[in-house]
Amino acid sequence: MAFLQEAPQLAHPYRGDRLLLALLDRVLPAERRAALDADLDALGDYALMAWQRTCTTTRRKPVLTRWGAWGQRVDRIELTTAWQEGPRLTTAHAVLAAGHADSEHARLEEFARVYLYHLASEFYTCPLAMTDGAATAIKASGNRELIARVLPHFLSRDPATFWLSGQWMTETIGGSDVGNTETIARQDANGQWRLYGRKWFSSAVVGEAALALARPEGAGGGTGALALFYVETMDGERRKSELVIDRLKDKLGTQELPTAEIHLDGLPAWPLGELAHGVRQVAPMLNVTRSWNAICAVASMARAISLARDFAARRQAFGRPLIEQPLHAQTLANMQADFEAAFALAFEVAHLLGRAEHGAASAEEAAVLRLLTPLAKLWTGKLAVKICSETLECFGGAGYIEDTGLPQLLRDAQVYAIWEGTTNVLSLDSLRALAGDSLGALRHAIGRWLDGNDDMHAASAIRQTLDAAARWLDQHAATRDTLEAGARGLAFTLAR
Ligand code: MFK
Ligand code: FAD
Repeated sequence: MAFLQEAPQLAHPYRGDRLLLALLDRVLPAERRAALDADLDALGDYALMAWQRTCTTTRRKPVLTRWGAWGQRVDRIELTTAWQEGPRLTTAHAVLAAGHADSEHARLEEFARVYLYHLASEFYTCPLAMTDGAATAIKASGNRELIARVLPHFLSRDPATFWLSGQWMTETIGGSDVGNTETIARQDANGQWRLYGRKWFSSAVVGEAALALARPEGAGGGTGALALFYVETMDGERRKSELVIDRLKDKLGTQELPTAEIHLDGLPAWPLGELAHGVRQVAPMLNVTRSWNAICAVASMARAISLARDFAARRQAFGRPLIEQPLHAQTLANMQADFEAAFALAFEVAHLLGRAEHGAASAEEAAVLRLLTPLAKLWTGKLAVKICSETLECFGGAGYIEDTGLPQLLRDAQVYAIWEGTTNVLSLDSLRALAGDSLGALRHAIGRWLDGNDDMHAASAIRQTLDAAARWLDQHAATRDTLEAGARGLAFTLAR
């Protein structure tokens, strides 16, 4: 019988994750820490089961049926198994509700759940992130009627009452430059607003609600004239006829996620607040979904490295296990170092977000959060692709073969850098943050951390880098094109 290679085994995603355990032990008060175990154990168990399922069943994509047998429009979408399990599982373990609990630790406790669940969810985390973001933006709007109507659904712990929300921003004319939005909001004679237009990417098309950018009829051009609307998509069991699903996108990755092109043909809508400055109003949502993106990117890295490390102990080459080959061990160590840094950055954002939302953050911490959010998103998005790509190579040819479950890691990772603001757009957003005193706040925060650090050489190098960044910003403050051309380099330097 010819040689048979043992398959890689996944360690328990929670109990086997030294970094997550250490972070939670360090940051959370003992009672909260102990209370978290049951949910995290269960989500870790689910993730382990889902990985085994991935390796033993053929992957499926959602299927859109547009027309019924008798010619009626149905726009029905059949979802994959993980998606069908999503509402029950996530409400049972309070994934979203945890993030809105009354504690400065709420976000950390939520994102620990997200980190464990993400890979198993088949990107059900995408609409969860948007629902979380919508809840946050609606809270920030102060619109009491909407808060009372929607939050009990978005944050429900009961699958029967749980609603998902979409985020309808991107149009054919632009996804980064949403100031070009063509969707029009028109008011009926009876005062009801209705949306007319086309949204080019809608990833929660099966959701019950969405936040949508639209231009009130007669308002001027540009970003400032856009308004932010809340919409509901269902009429009882049926999708509203004013929402038409044109098709599902055929995508490189995230294939279980039903991302649709849609038309709005008079869909009833309610403004969150004033009928202008919609991007300003949606910004709390963007910052939350970008934080999710960073955590999910880190989760992809964790999965990839965990498999690569396990395999290195099982695979022999040139007379010893790969893990004993110095160069392979060094390759894995470099991946691990990058991952640990990304993990620290993403979870620092989660920690600060929770503190800021509960009035526990100083002004300095709030400024640091504003800067670290785009930095964490853009840095982890790129790094996830690099680490997943390196992981495939760690498996040699097997890493390129579909039914190992490995190629999907790389295909899926590519999305982190594109949606929710591309790397360049987020680099420019970090300039927006730096226009305030974010860099000063970051220097203070890091300075305090470096004061307690024994590695004088590293501390001095970091201080010099921050000083150089501040000098560069000062020098080019008046030359916008130079600032923008250098924004990605600066963002990468600061993130690193
Ligand atoms: C599984 C992982 C979970 C992730 C799920 C993801 C699901 C995927 C769903 C999507 O991809 S949804 C679509 C996401 N689209 C984007 O993220 C849009 C990307 N483009 C940008 O972010 C642009 O920078 C932006 C549209 C905001 C720029 O537009 P403009 O026309 O240059 O806006 P401007 O005038 O600079 O900003 C308008 C206001 O918003 C300003 O405030 P004021 O009105 O008070 O002056 C800005 O300060 C404010 N603003 C912009 N970005 C902000 C922000 N405020 C706080 N935080 C931010 N990030
Ligand atoms: P463009 O904006 O045309 O960007 C093209 C390139 O130009 C990018 O490299 C970008 O970095 C660069 N660029 C643009 N402006 C600048 C600048 N000023 N300086 C330097 N470089 C610049 N959107 C939604 O609204 N809702 C969803 O649910 C949703 N789901 C998605 C799901 C998937 C799987 C994907 C892939 C996308 C989804 N999107 C969604 C859309 C996504 O947010 C956009 O694709 C993204 O914001 C980029 O917009 P765009 O595609 O129009 O590219």
